[in-house]
Amino acid sequence: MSRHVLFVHAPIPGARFSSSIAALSAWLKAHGHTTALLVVPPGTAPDAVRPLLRDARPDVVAFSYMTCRAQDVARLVAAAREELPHARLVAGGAHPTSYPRETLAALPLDAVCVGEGEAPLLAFVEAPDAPHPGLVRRGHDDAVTRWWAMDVDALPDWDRALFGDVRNDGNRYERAVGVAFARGFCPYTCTFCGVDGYRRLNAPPKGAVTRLRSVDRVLREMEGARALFPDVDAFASWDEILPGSRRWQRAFMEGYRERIGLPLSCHLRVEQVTDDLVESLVLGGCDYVVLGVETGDEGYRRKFLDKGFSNADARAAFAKLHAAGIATFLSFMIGLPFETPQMLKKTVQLARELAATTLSWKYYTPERGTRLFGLVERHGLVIDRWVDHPFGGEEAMVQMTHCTQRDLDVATAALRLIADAQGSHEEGERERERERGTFAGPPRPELSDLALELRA
Ligand code: B12
Ligand code: SF4
Repeated sequence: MSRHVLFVHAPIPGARFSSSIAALSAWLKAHGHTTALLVVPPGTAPDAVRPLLRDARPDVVAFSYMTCRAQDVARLVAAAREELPHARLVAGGAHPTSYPRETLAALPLDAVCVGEGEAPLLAFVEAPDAPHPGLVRRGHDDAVTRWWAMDVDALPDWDRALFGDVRNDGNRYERAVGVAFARGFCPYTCTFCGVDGYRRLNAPPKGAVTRLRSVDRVLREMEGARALFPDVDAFASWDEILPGSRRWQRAFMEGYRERIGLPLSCHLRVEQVTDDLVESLVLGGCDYVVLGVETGDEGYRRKFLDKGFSNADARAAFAKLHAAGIATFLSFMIGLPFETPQMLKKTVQLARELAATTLSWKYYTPERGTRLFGLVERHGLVIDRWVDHPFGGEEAMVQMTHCTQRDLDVATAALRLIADAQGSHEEGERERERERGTFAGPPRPELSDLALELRA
């Protein structure tokens, strides 16, 4: 029997498209169910949402969210429970995956999904009384287990049509149309990164860390997205780090040039930037990469962040990319635990040397579940209000022990001067791209703001 499932999308500003919802909607439709999307922009009062919840008349309401939206979603779940007493409510995504039991205890949900959600959600829609890996149901003694999609080529294309516009605001990577090249986790193990924490929590079985899709399957999805949105002007790999063997990457770039031929962007690790990879990127038309160098102190980077590359490696990587005409987005963290004025000087110096197209620096955010958070906790450096903060602060987000806020302000001012001198301000990136019209050819129209709407 076909069921109607309403997805609730309550993102941060500018995040129009959710790959999580698009993946699940496609899967449900492929199995004979219907779906709708309720878009709830930040700041919407739950009362404004109530009539739309009633209009949707769903059998199941599915909430997908990250920790940064947990408070708002809690209010929406409460509103849905009141307005739709007969519907079944389920939540999944990064936050419920990290805190399944807490989420079920705090919110009037019928179930929570842990990890990948296609099969668990389908089971919840079709047979809610039966247990399923990945589902933790209210009133049952379900263990917290996970389901993994092992045949990744068999997953349907993301349901982009459900969203209407699939571009997000932000840098060129975020504005491009995202496609996942793989399922799984970045294979690196940076101590500060939520992805590493998330992987440890999810304990993927052997073979599930990176499940690479075939080149043809990824390209077919891109062709489908272009057919749906003829004005698509760029794609991005929505993987934490460009996955794949050299051979896969080369085959993909060759196919991408022939079958797609649009600008492409991705995230890379400095260690990945070899002559061979740069040649492949140029071949495919990849003209924008995002790289995290984090700090100019290579000893600290290796010892405390588990990023083993040297400053010389970073200089070589940026030089290679720039020589090939590939624009770079470089990100640093300041306000790192135990940071010293000398470390800050090294960061400023390296920022100057790397001369990225766009220079970005943010205060380090302590993320629960990461190894660096464990260190911060053990040393009593946690500042509660900054833990897992989605947007970061304009001040140190952990207690500083070896430098002052004044030292951090001085470093920030120096970084700003470099960005000014090199014309590489993050905020200015979009403006300059629009003026120059380099990324998308002609200047692109401003994206519309998110509006409260029910999309069928
Ligand atoms: C691509 C990506 C993005 C994209 C958007 C992705 C999206 N879904 O909207 C962009 C670049 C815009 C982005 C932005 C942000 N991101 Co992000 N992102 C990722 C990344 C690298 C991959 C996510 C992805 O596309 N996966 C592919 C899809 C198909 O899988 P999925 O999202 O995991 O969804 C599956 C399951 O979670 C589950 N599921 C999800 N929802 C639901 C709902 C139900 C009902 C059910 C049953 C199941 C279910 O089923 C899905 C299909 O199997 C992850 C890292 C990771 N490995 O997950 C970080 C990650 C999700 N992002 C993260 C963060 C912090 C952010 C930002 C807050 C960053 C910022 N400060 O701006 C914003 C928030 C955007 C928002 N939604 O409001 C964190 C979330 C941590 C947390 N506990 O919340 C992650 C885990 C990385 C990390 N640990 O640091 N992100
Ligand atoms: S390489 Fe990037 S995504 Fe991977 S663990 Fe490190 S910071 Fe996280």
